Amino acid sequence: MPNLVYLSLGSNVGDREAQLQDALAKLAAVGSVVATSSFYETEPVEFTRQPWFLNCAIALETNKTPEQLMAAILRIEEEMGRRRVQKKGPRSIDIDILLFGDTIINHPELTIPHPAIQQRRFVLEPLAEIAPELLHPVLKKTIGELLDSLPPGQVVKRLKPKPRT
Ligand code: PH2
Ligand code: MG
Ligand code: MG
Repeated sequence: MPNLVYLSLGSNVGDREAQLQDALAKLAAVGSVVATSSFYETEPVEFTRQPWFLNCAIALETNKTPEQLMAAILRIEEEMGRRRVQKKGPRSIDIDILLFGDTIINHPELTIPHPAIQQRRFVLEPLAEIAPELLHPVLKKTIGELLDSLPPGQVVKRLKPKPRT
């Protein structure tokens, strides 16, 4: 049985839209992309002195284990020329595992659910577009509820309608 996984994608260096599209095409080889959010123009948070991002969220059905999926993601990021220079800094592509079914993993190399989902409007808005009723298996709140309880701030603008998948 495949697992339903939710990923966050982000880019703030180079042709951001082309890089998100390229990553989506590469992820289609890792499983089936069953939902894709719109693209969002988002203010950088946490490390703020960097260009604005383009972010989106996807749902992926995959037979891979979390560790295999992580390895596939790292390979895609590397193929796409990601250079790890500054932690949380500018990147051509970043692909983060948000949720992996109801799986909970607490390992230094891999934490699932992603520990910052509930603080990040750039994650919650795209994710709520495709899965508002999805239940966070640790916080026991839906994505819509988490979005509603975010404090104001963090500019996130929906850029364009959903790309076809
Ligand atoms: N990613 C970060 C840190 N800050 N800000 C926005 N708007 N979008 C991101 O994808 C992002 C960020 C670390 O991965
Ligand atoms: Mg990230
Ligand atoms: Mg990452």
